[in-house]
Amino acid sequence: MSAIKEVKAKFSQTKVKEILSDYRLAVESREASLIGRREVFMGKAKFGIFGDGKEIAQIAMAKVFRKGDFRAGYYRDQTFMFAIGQLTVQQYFAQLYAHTSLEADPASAGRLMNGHYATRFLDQEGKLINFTENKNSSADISPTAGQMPRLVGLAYASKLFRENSALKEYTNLSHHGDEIAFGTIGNASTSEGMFFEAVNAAGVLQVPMLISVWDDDYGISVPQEYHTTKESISKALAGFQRTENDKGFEIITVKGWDYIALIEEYQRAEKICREQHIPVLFHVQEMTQPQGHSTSGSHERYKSKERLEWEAQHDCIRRMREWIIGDVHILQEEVDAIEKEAKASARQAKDRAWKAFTNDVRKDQLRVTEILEKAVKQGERGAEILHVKNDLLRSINPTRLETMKAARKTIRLLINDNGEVKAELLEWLRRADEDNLDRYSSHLHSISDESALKVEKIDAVYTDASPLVDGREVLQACFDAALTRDPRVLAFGEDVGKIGDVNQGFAGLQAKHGELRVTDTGIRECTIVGQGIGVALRGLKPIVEIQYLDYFIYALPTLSDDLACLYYRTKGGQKAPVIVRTRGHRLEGVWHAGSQVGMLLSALRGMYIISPRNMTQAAGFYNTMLKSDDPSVIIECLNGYRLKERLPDNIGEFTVPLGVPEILRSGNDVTIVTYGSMCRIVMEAAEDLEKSGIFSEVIDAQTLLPFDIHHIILESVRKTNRIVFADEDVPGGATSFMMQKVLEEQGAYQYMDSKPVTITGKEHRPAYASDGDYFSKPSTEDVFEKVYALMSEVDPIRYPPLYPGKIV
Ligand SMILES: Cc1ncc(C[n+]2csc(CCOP(=O)(O)OP(=O)(O)O)c2C)c(N)n1
Ligand SMILES: [Mg+2]
Repeated sequence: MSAIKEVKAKFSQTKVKEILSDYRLAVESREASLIGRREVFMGKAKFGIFGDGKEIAQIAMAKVFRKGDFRAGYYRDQTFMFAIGQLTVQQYFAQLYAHTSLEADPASAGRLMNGHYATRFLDQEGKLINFTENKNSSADISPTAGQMPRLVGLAYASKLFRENSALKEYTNLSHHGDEIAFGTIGNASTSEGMFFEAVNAAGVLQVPMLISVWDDDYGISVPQEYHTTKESISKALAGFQRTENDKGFEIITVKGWDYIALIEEYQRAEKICREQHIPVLFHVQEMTQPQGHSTSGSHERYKSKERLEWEAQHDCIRRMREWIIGDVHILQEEVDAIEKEAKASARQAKDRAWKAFTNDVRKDQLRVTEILEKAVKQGERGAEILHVKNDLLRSINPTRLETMKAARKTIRLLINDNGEVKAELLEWLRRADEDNLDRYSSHLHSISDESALKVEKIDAVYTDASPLVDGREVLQACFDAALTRDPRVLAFGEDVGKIGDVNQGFAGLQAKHGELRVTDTGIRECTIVGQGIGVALRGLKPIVEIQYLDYFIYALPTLSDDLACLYYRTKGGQKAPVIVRTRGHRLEGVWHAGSQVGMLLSALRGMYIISPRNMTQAAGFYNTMLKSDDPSVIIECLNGYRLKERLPDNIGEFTVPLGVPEILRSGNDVTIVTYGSMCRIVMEAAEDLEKSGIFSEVIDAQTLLPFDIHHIILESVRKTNRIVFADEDVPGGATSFMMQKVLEEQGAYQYMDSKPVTITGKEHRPAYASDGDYFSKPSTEDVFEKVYALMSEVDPIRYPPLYPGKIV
């Protein structure tokens, strides 16, 4: 009690303790930011972005963040992460240094730049932890507002757990859906479409989503007037405020330096959100940025003197200090002592992190130096090797690349050496390659027991009684079985609910399984995918639908930046096994006939990309993916829903393995690799070719990622010595990908007797109607003529040119 001037004390001892402890944390976090910036300027880290100026609000928010809750936030949230006990200051610095150890940086093992927070959702075996006993943060990404689509799903899961009684048994995932999904976002980032999509979706869905906007009036150098209507996101969104008659949001505004108001208002927000599942927009104004945006430039360039002065006056820590001394009546000396201790603590944590980081990196440096010393002594090229060694030792802040460079340069110098020292160096390099592969390139796909590649193959079973049905009915039976089998499975998307999707794959399934399992959504591709990511992170198994492949472009940022790289960026710490269902390839007309598979291949590494030729294959892939914990895209053939297929007797069980092409037709003259809707076109062409004496081997690649893992195509090329890749993508799209895989990776170039050929769609979007399709996409005639021309070049006597003088 000594420090408090007893006469005026208006807070209980416990409260005072809490206030001082909060203040201490704010100061320590601020100090971490200040030190962090210095570390970057000293060359000890590459880039720094810090949470200074946002400390107090984050401490207040942390008070209402309970076990079981989830966060989807951004790079300013260090104080919050410290406050919930999910980040130590040492770990914070480890990430700044890019320490590639999970122990040092559990969020990303050094893969992400600093300020990207995440907790671990998976144990060593890749199984989900008990979320209800943990404070959970989904993994941050850099694209502004990129966290918002995922936030919708994290909140939506609470609704599902609360309202779907079949999920009650999953007590490790949720406690009656009482969990709040906390989002944070910068003021300027609220200009992004994703923010508006997410806010609208949450208002419609009425889910427990509490979005805090950290408003410091700037987005890097650009002030509020350029970003937001009325220069205030809470004013701009006032129409979302719920009223007596209309559901909507609760909108709250507080000043970022007002400790008491922040605490009270967060408590109010929490109650509404947690108990009633009402989304809350929590607009924290008058925040500051004491050090500017990041280490890439100073804010003195764009903030006026007056603004800088205003920021200094409104600094939340300064204001809290004044309040503690003035209103809580703590002696200045005691506050000083707290500050001193907090700052020392941050410094010590930094020192520990640096030591651990450099020790780790230096281990390799020392080992290589040792080997190089031996090589110098050995004589041959000694002087040059000495030079390499000295260069290596000169580095002040060690990096792995310097050691690696020195080793690789030395290998060149030892080209004619076959001695022991070289063997030692080679052995070190071999191990370093392995280690670096693990450090920088592992965990692109699941390595758990549930990896899609480990799902056991179960053949489709047919009997005489197996009926011939429309393709869409095959899917419907598959989805029905999946929904019946596992209460965690759910499907949603535009028109998926009431009518059971535009092609009726889910027809009648909402009526049978309920609205929570098969659900319509608004037209909002980005947040449909985000909704999938969020619910999958929380342990459910969503099939989310993007109505046409053409509309993937709207969802692509979230698919690419968030879903595809989630497992990689957390080094196996989080997974979201979302199945993204879509339909593509040819139908009629532009925007309903897209086949942009090359785009997916470039953007979605980390997901599996599956392009089945018919609905039975598609059903088998759905069954495979539902058993796995990898995310995937399944592209159904737009023109296949009404084609007749036999319904397997084990529609809910049979699986199709990924990465295993199927030989649809055998032949010795030429191998044609294709997938999806092109399979039928190519098969028709192959029949025509046979009439001209050309026997093609037609291979359905089935999945593009992974691609032909057993090199079945190579086997075929060894026999035919000729290869054609056919699809509906643009020239240089997915056919080029397949060509690289087969010619370079599989080594088929050695067996080629003719140049490889690609048959693709035109460079433009497919034109409308049957004629548009014919002249935009490869036709049977196109395939026939291209393959025929290939054979004609080989044997013009046997296959006289169809169009003499014309190069096809
Ligand atoms: C999609 C995207 N565009 C641009 C950027 C570059 N960028 C990083 S932070 C930032 C400003 C964000 O400002 P605000 O949302 O107010 O957050 P603050 O940094 O002020 O907390 C910009 C433009 C980005 N990361 N992502
Ligand atoms: Mg800002």
